Amino acid sequence: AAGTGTVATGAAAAAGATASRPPLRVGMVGYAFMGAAHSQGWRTAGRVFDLPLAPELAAICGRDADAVRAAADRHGWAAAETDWRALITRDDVDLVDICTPGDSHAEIALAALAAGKHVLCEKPLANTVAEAEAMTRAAERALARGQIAMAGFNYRRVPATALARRMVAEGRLGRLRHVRVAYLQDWLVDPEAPLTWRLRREQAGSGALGDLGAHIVDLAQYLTGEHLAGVSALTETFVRERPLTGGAARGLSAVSADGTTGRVTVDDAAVFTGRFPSGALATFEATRYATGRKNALRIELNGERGSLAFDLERLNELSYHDATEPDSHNGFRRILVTEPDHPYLDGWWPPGHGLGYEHTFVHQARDLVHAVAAGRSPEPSFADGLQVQRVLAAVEESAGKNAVYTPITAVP
Ligand code: SOE
Repeated sequence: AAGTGTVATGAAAAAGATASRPPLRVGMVGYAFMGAAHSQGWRTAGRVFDLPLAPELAAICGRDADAVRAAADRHGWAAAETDWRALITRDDVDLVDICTPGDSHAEIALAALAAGKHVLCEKPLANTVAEAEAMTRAAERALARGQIAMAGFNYRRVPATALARRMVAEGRLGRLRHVRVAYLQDWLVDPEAPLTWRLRREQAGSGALGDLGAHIVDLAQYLTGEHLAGVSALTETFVRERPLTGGAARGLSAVSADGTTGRVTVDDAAVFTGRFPSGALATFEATRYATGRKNALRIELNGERGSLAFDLERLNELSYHDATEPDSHNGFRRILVTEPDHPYLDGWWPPGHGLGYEHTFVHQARDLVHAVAAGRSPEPSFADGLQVQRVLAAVEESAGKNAVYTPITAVP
């Protein structure tokens, strides 16, 4: 159960606030991996980019008082809370950033919007389509009051993926025929890896599908500018029982007869095909069992006029083939995406010096600050998150029928 009250910390709050810019005071729920990544984004965005508002790290929230205080000190938050309801009603918080497991996204987001706050919510937007629909409706009502709600799909903010989107929109690939996407990790290969919340349906919603598949569905739709019309899917859970060891598994699991293992209730991998309204065919693969692949998010787009390829493990590069050039001396060329006129690169280092994973969260914070200042709906909006949720649900429905083609209802 959540505790109560504010925990004092000695940390400084400001992350680039100046007298000339009004602040955007952030309150964040969650302080683990995503909490650390988002903290980095909020701390840095106002120092690298000229923003209309100065992000301030006002308060961070988590249930364990000692751990959240330590996280506040480490990441530079001014205060710490142990109850998210106290956080979202604080007068010194303008925006609530939700970095918790999916089972609490809807409740926190709805309450924060009702309390008059802007909201950023990590992907996947929710654990069910119904929750995502309620969040989207609330976000649309809140937008009319000037409140902004954004879904956190950070891989749109790799300069190379943003450049790919620009090139597709410019027509450099012509009519698209193939969209090939995979998100490959290997941290579950060991059958003795513990049963954490990510392997429990009631907390995570789904497994590799919602965690990794959500990213590649969003990216495929972002890059093409189209929504998938339907999917045909298979999912699998390769290891069905895992040890309940360590704090991560505490109290989360249906304990088996000998009390030392619990049941995995999500997919370990999802493989699906899809169709875009333009006629392009797509293939998707999301797995935590691709031995040797740590965080390989790979995309290839093939169009009539050319192709683009990207791999997150080489994130400063984009491969481009221009099929309009003569074959004799043609081939894929490597674009080093570090030029000042490439997306997001205006604030960073000289050409060739490169960015990494953490910078995507800085760019996310930058874009959200601009949306808040302008009072306009950000990209991706909650409606975009709902669209991805519908695709995930269609994948599960199709997989349940052994790859029967499942159409996706359009978001009205
Ligand atoms: C899973 O391992 C994970 O941490 C995802 O939850 C993130 O969304 C992804 O960006 C990196 O991998």
